[in-house]
Amino acid sequence: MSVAWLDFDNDGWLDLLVSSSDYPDNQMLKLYRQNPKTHKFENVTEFAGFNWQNSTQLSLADFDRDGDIDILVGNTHMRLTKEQRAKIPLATAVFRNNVGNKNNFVSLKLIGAGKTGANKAAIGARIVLKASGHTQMHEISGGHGHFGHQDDLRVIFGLAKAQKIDEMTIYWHGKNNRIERFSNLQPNKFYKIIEGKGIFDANTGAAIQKPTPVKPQKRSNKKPKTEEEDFR
Ligand SMILES: [Ca+2]
Ligand SMILES: [Ca+2]
Repeated sequence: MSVAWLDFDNDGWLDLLVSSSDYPDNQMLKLYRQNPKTHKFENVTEFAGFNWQNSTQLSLADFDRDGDIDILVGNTHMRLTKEQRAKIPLATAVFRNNVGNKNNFVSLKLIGAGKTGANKAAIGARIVLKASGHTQMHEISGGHGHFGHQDDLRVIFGLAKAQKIDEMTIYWHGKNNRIERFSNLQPNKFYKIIEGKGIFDANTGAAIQKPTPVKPQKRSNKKPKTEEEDFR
């Protein structure tokens, strides 16, 4: 069984994808949308058009580079009888997202400084983003789960109808543990962020903004006062 958090509709709230392998109860790939008002999860599998049995080996990426997360999935025969295997051939599928890019987004590729900072792939870096009074966080991961779940290292944040990103802070993980902040960024862009150098348009290479270094705050055992403090 694998699960993945993704904001498939780019409304700024994470949704849940459940891939249930081939345990014997007709398991299907399922998608649950987080209601942005109640924060309850609603089964939207039928709406998403999933008809995928014995799913496993999830991987998330914006395969068609249109600003929303698409889903790569395989399936498994591990617990099936010979007759069942004949009915469900082994296969791989890509489900293209036709919903997410109706909302605003930002797509980010982080590059660490290497020897003088974070690793080049920026594994372990944490991004905290604020737009329209809503704070989101994403941590770049080098893979997890016993099926070797690895997503694209490029990160997409859904921004709903926000017209700008008020503030974005990168907590680089590595030598110096730099903290860098950017502000007033445009949505619906593909950005590249190079540690110590700044943020660039990933398509044209144009420099957008230099980073503002932020001093790390002393950690305490007190209960976090703000949403952002809670993410640190
Ligand atoms: Ca969502
Ligand atoms: Ca896409």
